[in-house]
Amino acid sequence: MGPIFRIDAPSQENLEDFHRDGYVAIPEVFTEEALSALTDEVLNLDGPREYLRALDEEDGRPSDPKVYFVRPWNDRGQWADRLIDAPLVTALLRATIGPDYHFCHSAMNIAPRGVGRLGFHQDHHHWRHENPINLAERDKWYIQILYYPNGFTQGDRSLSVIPGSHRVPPTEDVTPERMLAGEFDDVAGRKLAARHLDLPPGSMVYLNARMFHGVEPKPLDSPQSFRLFLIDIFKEAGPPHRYTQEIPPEWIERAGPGRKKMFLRDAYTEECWTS
Ligand SMILES: O=C(O)CCC(=O)C(=O)O
Ligand SMILES: [Fe+2]
Repeated sequence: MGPIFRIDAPSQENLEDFHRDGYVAIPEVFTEEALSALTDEVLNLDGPREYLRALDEEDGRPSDPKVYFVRPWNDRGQWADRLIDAPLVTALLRATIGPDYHFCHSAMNIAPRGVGRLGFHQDHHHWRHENPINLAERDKWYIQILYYPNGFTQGDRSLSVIPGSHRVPPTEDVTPERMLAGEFDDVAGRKLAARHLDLPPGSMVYLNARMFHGVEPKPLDSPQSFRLFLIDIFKEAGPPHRYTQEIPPEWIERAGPGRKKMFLRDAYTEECWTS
């Protein structure tokens, strides 16, 4: 098994982009071997196989388009498992968060033609809660690593971002509409505007979850019959975020010290912020 990624560490420019914009896209970062093996592995899991068979029966144009979505995504084969601490991932996390971070959770989804838009949002869950625990965590890192094995083109289930929006504290009155109308340009220190990405197969996006982002609809006449999306999420060491998953016992059993440090933490429960 060769390496997953073509590079083992981010460039200085990658890190500058990330800090300035709140995200960095690294196109075609997977090796050819890893991209084809990982895609095969994921699409041959029981759930996706069943879903794709049904999609195929409708010629890739479902009458009732629904995203196939799994969270937490624990059914990971060997390539997906290696993603969690691939050298590039570890290097990015250490360069941004530092040495003390936890694996939060992961998810995977398959989006067929005809699925709608996901509006601009940010995913730093502590900002939406007023408990002392959440207030104390607000400025801590919450990082999403988005993987697009088959890529996307602009306007076709593409990721949209508002670069620089991570600098605006996401309080109640900060809505994407007001942000895009220029009301918070001063806070961000730049003009806040939407950018619609276009990424080839095998790309990743490393994203500060305070940055506002959204997803365009997948048109009925998209040349791509589905878009595959995987996400691993990491948080600065501390209390659970929303969705911080239970780690399967077998992951812990076979974990070395580096993984134990990421995995041995509390999972999210309904009461974890208030009790
Ligand atoms: O589907 C995507 O490209 C991104 C989805 C998203 O915003 C998220 O999972 O938080
Ligand atoms: Fe999101």
